Amino acid sequence: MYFAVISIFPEMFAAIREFGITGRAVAGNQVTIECINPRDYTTDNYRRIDERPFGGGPGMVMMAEPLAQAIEDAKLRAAKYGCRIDKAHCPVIYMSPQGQTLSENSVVSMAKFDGMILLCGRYEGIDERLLSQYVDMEVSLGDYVLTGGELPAMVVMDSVIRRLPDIMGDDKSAIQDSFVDGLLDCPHYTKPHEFADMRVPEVLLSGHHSNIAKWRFGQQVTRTQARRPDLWQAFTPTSEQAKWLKALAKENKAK
Ligand code: 4G3
Repeated sequence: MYFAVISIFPEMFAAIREFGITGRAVAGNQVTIECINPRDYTTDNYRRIDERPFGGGPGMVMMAEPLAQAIEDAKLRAAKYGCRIDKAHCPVIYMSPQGQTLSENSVVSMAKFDGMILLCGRYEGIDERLLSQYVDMEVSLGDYVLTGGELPAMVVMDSVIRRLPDIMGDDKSAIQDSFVDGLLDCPHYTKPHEFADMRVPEVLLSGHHSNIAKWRFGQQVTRTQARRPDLWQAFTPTSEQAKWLKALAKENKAK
């Protein structure tokens, strides 16, 4: 998969390019991350990318022209990497608090793109005409404001990369974690058997795989009910999960 990031702080992306599972995906060429600095597309001596807003007010606005050139270049580069250059296969995505909130479902659909061009704003935002001309999707991480779109762009890339086929390697937990089935994750335990006077739940040491699966599901249910009633409301069990729910309800009555 191909990612172009439009950002005035390209060095920030070492965080995702050089470390962990995403770093390995880049080193193994399953993923390409290219940074394009809009400052390189300025034509004035000061390499200005921001200006004061028309109509007045505090702060600065990113100018359309250097960003337009940077996006055009990103599209050429994406095509060289084999991306189909249209919004269905390689969209231009603007990271902004005004966007649609990122979710595991949207991450799964974004993992089907050939690539994407992630536009990172700074200051008060970007000239609206650039956005209407070039932006295909606007994505937000949630209802809070950051000093730039770089961290959100890295969050999008990280969440998408871990959804690509054959990326997680040994870690099969990829497909067995929170949200995959609409519930929060179960608790995890490892060595030692006892820590701070707390023992590992007996069932996990039993080797009885169906009991373990049922117990973990019960933990997911209890946690989701307690912490995220909104997710519990929306949850629809598979037929196996429906059986477990009945069995667990019976056990709880017995207690
Ligand atoms: C556009 C995204 C970009 C307008 C970006 C600020 C938070 C998010 C920016 C603007 C961002 C988010 C850059 N902050 N919630 N800052 O995903 O006012």
